[in-house]
Amino acid sequence: MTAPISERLEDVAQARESGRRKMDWAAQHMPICDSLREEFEADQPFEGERIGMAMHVEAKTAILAEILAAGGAEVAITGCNPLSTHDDVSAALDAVEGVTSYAERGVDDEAYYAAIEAVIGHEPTITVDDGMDLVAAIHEEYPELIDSIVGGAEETTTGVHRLRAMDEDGQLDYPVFAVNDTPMKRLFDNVHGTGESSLASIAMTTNLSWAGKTVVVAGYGHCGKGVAKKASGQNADVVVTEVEPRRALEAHMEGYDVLPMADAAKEGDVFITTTGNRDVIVEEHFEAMQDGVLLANAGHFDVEVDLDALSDLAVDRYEARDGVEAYEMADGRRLNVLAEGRLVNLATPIALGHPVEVMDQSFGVQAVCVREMVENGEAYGPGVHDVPDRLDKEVAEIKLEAEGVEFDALTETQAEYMDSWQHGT
Ligand code: RBV
Repeated sequence: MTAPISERLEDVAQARESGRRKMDWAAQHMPICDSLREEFEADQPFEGERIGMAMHVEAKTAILAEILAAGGAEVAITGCNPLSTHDDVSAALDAVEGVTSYAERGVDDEAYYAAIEAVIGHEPTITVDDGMDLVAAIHEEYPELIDSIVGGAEETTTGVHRLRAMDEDGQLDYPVFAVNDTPMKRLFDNVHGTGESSLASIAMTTNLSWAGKTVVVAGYGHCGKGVAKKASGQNADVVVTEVEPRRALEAHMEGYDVLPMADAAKEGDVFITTTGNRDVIVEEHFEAMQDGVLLANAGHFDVEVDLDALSDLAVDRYEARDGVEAYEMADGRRLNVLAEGRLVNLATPIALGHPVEVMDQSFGVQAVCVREMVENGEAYGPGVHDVPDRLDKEVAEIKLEAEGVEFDALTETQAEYMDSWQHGT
């Protein structure tokens, strides 16, 4: 049985102090979560609820867990990626009243899933996932818990995609909010968050410049758009690969080169995958690449770059830098893989995840979704649910107020006009 992180670290006191400092810094820049914390402390909406979480356990996520606990919940949390946990933050979080953290960085598959089981051992009434690991484990191995589960919330594109597939198969047995799909999440976190944090993590891990490089961005969804835009802003030449005709056209009209991966492979200096699919960069592409290329993945799972094929091609493999593994080909070319092909913005040794401000928005939506499930859960049947617009707007309004931004309201006449089909010329 997995023990909480505090029982596994050598110097727990020091870890807690360092983790707490990171959390305090994050909290200072999270006005939405701060405002919700006040509300939750006063109203105690989660009294009697047990919230199970599987997310990237670092400072911002810790603030989300903390405000849920401040609202009366018992919270149990673990990671949603074996490399994204900050052990010091996990320890600081484990010290928060009402929270147990099982997350630890660098665990193997067995320990990773054992920690998920430990969270499920708390018999959650609400689940908060990033990638759907909790929902999957509960449905596959602990279906007896489903009756007492009020609902869940899912953070990321891949998780929502999997949940919708599960729902279509008639296999999803409790309601889950698609937090990822809200404007307050997707238009900021996926675009700016992924763009900024992926490039920052790659630059810091390699100490290499963007200027003058050819950056190949695989996938032009929200994440790909962010990565392409920020790379372009750093003076890189951007090449986009796509499989969806309208997105390919959008990238073309945005001024990027659009190429099949087979051609892009010959041109790129840095490759960043954001597709959410598997086998995006495979053997034929490795064979065409130049010496010294960087291979990074910004999609949720580590299946976008075919590392098995790359291993088979390699005559040697070695750690080129912290977080960079060089695969040497028979002809002497070195292809450098960052963070073992896992989420590059969270899984390199120096990674910090998305910037605090965007996670404040995403986690603000998470927090109001949990509140909605507790308050009105019976209104939602089993399946994936869009987050009600009023909740997303509530989060936007808190943020605007914190930023001191004022905006207009429709007059009654305007509102009537917008709702009417009778007005013409
Ligand atoms: N993400 N979390 C962080 N806690 O620092 N950074 C990114 C963090 C989330 C983001 O919302 C995205 O949808 C998901 O990670 C992918 O796993």
